[in-house]
Amino acid sequence: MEHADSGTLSDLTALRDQVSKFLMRYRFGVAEVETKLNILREEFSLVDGYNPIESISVRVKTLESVLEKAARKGVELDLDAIKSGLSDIAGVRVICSFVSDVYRIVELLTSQDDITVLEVKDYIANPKPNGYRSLHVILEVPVFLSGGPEQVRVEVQFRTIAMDFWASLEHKTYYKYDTQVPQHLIDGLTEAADAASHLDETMERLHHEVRDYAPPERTIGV
Ligand code: 0O2
Repeated sequence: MEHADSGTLSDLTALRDQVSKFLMRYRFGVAEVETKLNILREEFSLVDGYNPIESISVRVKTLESVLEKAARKGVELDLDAIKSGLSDIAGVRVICSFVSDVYRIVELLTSQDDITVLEVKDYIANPKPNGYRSLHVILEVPVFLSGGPEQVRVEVQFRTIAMDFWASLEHKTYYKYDTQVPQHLIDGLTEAADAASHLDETMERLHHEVRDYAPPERTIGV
């Protein structure tokens, strides 16, 4: 076994510390966005007795996955280049019950003073050709470190339960077949995407009808 000299070891230790510090900022970024969403969620529940957010999940890409994506996108393998070249190192996924809730939460989050919106991809208004629907917002949120505030880029994906159901199955399918997906499964997924979209429309309509319904006043003792 070869022994690393002390110079190499200290270089490696410094690199490891640099990488953990780099990824740590993204963990703080997703925590900030998650807190903002939890505040909205709790306020809605308390004030309106209604919860527009079904679930929130967060993740920070592993170093391996960051390097793999950087290589795939032709981004230089240097932390500064990766920082500006990749937008989804930090990811938050918000699942809402209805499409109207998606737009409402997007508006309430992105209009906050400390949030800077860099890009919005509305795949709900304009679904991808395979039927993928979701609304993606790439934003920057400040995290307050000992050396001062730093802007951290976070990708927030908003979707309904039906969109999420479809996207997870589609993702699993492509992962399993490694892009060689049989045509009948592609057709099935297209059909399922239409069904999910139809379900969202129907649920939205029923939801509005139930919400706006005023029960007739009950008369007692007659
Ligand atoms: P993961 O593991 O979910 O993070 P990008 O490749 O992100 O730089 P792109 O493709 O323009 O550029 O970004 P887009 O369209 O906003 O998609 C980014 C993420 O959205 C993907 O991340 C997926 O999470 C999701 N997504 C986009 N299109 C599809 C789709 O057709 N099906 C499914 N299931 N998910 C989709 P990653 O990095 O691919 O994967």
